[in-house]
Amino acid sequence: MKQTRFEQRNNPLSSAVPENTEGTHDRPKKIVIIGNPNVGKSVLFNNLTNNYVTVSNYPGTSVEVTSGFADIKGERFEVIDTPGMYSLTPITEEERVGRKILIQGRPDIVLHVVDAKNLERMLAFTLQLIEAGLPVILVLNIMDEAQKEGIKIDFTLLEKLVAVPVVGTISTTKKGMDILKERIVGYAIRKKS
Ligand SMILES: Nc1nc2c(ncn2[C@@H]2O[C@H](COP(=O)(O)OP(=O)(O)OP(=O)(O)O)[C@@H](O)[C@H]2O)c(=O)[nH]1
Ligand SMILES: [Mg+2]
Repeated sequence: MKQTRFEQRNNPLSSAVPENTEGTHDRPKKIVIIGNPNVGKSVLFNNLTNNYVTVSNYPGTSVEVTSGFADIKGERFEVIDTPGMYSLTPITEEERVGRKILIQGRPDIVLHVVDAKNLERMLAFTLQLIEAGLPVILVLNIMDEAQKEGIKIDFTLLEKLVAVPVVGTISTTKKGMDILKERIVGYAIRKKS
């Protein structure tokens, strides 16, 4: 994967700071990928984005954040990969940055990536995000290992319970990516109306 390092002035994360939303209609919609450490966020990010990604420090911190662009069904999205975080109540500098990107950055879509093997433990964070009013799509990743462990997930029931779209993926083999892209576009269209 090509990684291009930009100077701060070219930092696309400038859109992660609060802004006046007037006159920004032409900007690509913003997708923020969040979740606990080691759940496959970065593999998912690489699956979604084209080759040109930017790695930069979040302004005023030593926390590296990666951003890039995804072209899905003719629409361009800005995608931001964040460091792992456990909740919206920050303890580490990484979590503080994650919270800022989520709350101040006004994402159009938040992909909450969780490990399907530990779904129950991870749902509390999903609910916290939904309660904060964030436009969440819940991504159950690492479905291959969950299936190996005999874990069965009722997606229809889960969607009813959390009332947001739920998609199962295996990031390492790109399984589920097409459905995830459809849900992203569907969510973006729904938000427009
Ligand atoms: N079996 C399996 N492994 C996966 C899957 N997705 C990611 N992984 C593996 O999980 C590990 C962590 O993946 P990353 O994408 O770095 O996870 P992350 O969430 O970005 O981790 P942090 O940036 O540390 O928070 C890697 O070894 C991946 O190859 C999956 O769907 N199935
Ligand atoms: Mg990562």
